[in-house]
Amino acid sequence: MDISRRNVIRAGSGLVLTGATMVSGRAQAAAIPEAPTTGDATTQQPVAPTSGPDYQPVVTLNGWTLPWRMNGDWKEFHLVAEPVVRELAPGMKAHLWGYNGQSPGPTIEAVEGDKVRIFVTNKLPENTAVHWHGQRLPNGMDGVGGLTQPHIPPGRTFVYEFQLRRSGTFMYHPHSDEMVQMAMGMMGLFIVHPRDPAFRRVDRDFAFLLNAFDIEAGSYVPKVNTMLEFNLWCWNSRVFPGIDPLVVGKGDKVRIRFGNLTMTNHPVHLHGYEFKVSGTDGGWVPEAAAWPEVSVDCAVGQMRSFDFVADEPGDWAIHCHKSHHTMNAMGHAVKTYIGVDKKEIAQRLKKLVPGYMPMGSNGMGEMGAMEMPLPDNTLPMMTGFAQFGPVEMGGMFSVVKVREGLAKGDYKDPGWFKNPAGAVAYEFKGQLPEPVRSGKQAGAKGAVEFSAVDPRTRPAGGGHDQH
Ligand SMILES: [Cu+2]
Repeated sequence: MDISRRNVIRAGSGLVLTGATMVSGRAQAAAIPEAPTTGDATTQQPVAPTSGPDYQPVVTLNGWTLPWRMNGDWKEFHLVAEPVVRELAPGMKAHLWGYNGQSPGPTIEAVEGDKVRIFVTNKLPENTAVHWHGQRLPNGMDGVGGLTQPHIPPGRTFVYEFQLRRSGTFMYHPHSDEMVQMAMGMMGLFIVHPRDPAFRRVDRDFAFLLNAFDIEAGSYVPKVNTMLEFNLWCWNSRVFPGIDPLVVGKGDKVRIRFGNLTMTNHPVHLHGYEFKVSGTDGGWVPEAAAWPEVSVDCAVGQMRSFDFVADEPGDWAIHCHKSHHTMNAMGHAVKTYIGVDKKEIAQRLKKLVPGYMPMGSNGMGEMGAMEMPLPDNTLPMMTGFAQFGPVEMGGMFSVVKVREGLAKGDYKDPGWFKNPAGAVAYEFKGQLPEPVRSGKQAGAKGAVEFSAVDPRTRPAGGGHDQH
């Protein structure tokens, strides 16, 4: 009863708007749909379609889907390019540029064949333009400022209209001062669902963009001229432990889609499963040709989607396999001290540099458990605790949580995985044998000697060791 009443209201307002469109033939300023906005960085529930063909909506990690309205047979969206404050993880906020209150902007979702009308209002202090990466569209709708349209000046609204000619994984980003605007966080996902609801359908569909910032410890605004030495490697402008888990039911067909708008490639690795690469921004990989992987590299400006059946319960890590990308802000100038006893030098340095702290004689893992005093608005380099201790990660890292008996559409964090008894790696409590050494040292208990010859002391002309 309630539902049908709402349908009547929707149909009613649709009729009014259809009339307005018929009069003008073009959308008028008075008819601009409202631009919803959010200040929330948590993953929002996916938005199921209320009209048109059915589809499984995507879950935008730490993001949301942009509401739309129907205007005749046009699906209308309204993006507002504007400065935003984005929490990268609890404890750190960044002053970025984005759309509708967030970076990345909200995900646009529609269906193959839909006619979309996207209003873009520029509330930035400089020109912008929006490029619809991967879409087939009329050249004048491609959003390259200066080339296919005039730039959108501050305070003005432009309208993009095109029909979605193919389904798949796409994105949008500025093509106007784009180095600065993307370094400031301007980007969003554009998912086009197949017209046939059964085509390559999955039960859970996750999407995120790989992006990176260079924000100095204690500051808020990214350095926009950085080319390679970024210090915050993000999924949807979040870093671990700020990236929400990907919650799936045991046995679900799962799709994970991502696009890369950083300045380097990212091999995204999923633990516990092999998956099939099912699509790129160029289209679907035919099922017979979909190749198996456990990591899939994504070059700059590319998008990838992969599918798997979640038949192994657990807390499975998913992360970029470049180990520097699973770290938060770190000083690359920090020297490697593994194997060095710094006790004495640390004493001397402390006299010169108050508060000096020696780092990592035994690796850097110890830092994951350290509660070091940090400047305001800075994240520890590696952080995040799970049921067995510090995870010693940051950056592009999250967890696929596969659980039995989840209701359809339940994306709540189920907590840590309860391992069956006897199924967790355990400590060996027996006696360790002495290692057997090779060669003539075998008898000399544990005393391995390494020798090196200083080439400068070799006799002239002697290319080889003289024995
Ligand atoms: Cu990476």
